[in-house]
Amino acid sequence: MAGLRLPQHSREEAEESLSELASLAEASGARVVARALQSRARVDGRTFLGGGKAAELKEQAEELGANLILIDHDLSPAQARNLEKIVDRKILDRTELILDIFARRARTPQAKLQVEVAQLEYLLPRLTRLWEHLSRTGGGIGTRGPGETQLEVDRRRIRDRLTHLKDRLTRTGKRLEQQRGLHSDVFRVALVGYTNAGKSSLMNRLTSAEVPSRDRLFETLDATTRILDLGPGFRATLTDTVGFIRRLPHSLVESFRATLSEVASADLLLHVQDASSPMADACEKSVNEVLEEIGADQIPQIAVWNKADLLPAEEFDGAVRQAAESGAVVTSAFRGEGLDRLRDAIRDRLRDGWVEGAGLIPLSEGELWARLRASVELLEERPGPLGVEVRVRMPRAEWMRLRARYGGRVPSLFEPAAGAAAGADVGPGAGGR
Ligand SMILES: Nc1nc2c(ncn2[C@@H]2O[C@H](COP(=O)(O)OP(=O)(O)O)[C@@H](O)[C@H]2O)c(=O)[nH]1
Ligand SMILES: [Mg+2]
Repeated sequence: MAGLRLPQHSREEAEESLSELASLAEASGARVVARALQSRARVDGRTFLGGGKAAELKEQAEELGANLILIDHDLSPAQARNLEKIVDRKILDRTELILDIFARRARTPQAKLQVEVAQLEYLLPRLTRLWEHLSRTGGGIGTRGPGETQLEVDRRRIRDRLTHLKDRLTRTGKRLEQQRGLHSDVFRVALVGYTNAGKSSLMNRLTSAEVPSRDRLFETLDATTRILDLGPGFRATLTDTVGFIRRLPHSLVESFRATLSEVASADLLLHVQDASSPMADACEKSVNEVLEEIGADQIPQIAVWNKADLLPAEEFDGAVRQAAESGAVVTSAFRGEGLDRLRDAIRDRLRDGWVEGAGLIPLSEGELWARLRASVELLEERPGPLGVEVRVRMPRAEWMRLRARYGGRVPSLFEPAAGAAAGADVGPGAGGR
């Protein structure tokens, strides 16, 4: 496999990208026998890497018995063809490799649909250029060779199929949106992060989900949503979905919009990072770039430093200290550590914008009691002869709903702090943290 380093990229960046390409290659079942990084002032228009480098690659491939060359960039169809001719081996560019892995991993109809759209989108413009290239070498100027006709047929077929598939994707997207609308007062938390950081493992630890988790890139391509149990009063769901990677192909981001909208519409993101990875910082940056691309960069995040069990003992304390300073949470999904801290951190965020109220609930208000037990956080309960003195905390929307229904019968609970009885030291305005 080979990468190209342009002056604007540091050697480190280029090397990290190549390492990532190596894990991608392994994920699709290839064994990497050699890697090369070529520095150039600019891309070679004809062969991308430059003719000399290409000839070198051919020699090396012959020596090592390599039958596939991976290029850590996206090639134009002409570049791919020219390179293929020189090295006399199959060439795959970065996007083709990633699409290949996605296609292998897709299990559900939704994931398969999204991958197919991405593949066709990538193929369509390449098909055009490929055929143009053929007809240029084949017929003379102005001749309308058989290739051209075939090209038009192929293009039309692909376009028709794309239209049909995209239509289905749009419908799925709308359905998902409607479902979310029905549960709009539920606080939605989504796991995001680099592929293989441990998102699905955390999902399974935090909810009753059984999302497949393996040490493989892009094991998860679908979105799974489960109730996140944070205790009474907290209505939250947790969503696990596809992981990100550096330079995630645009066609994939586009076609995975329905799945990724689960992220884009979340109230809070748990940004899971592999704390043991030397590439953690670069990964974090790539994830934030994809979040920006899908319009999710303004959503509040909690950084989760996972795989803490893999940290050398002498680094562990430092990491925990650093995490505490930056508001991150250190976890090990493997050992089940840090999950309580993570739940606490989520509860803290959920309470932002919550309101507090206090008052006497008469014993006769059975229905209100049931509502309070189910949908608000009960901070204090003091039974007395006339009823129960409570102090509660809840989302503003829930407070409004309760007030509309019970405000007339239990006014004290919904009075603002200033006008409240001596015991009620906090009112709706003073809620949250
Ligand atoms: N040692 C260790 N391995 C973990 C931890 N969390 C996840 N893994 C492993 O990392 C691999 C990827 O995990 P997965 O949850 O599928 O990652 P995802 O791609 O982010 O969903 C699996 O082999 C997990 O068993 C952890 O805290 N410690
Ligand atoms: Mg996963």
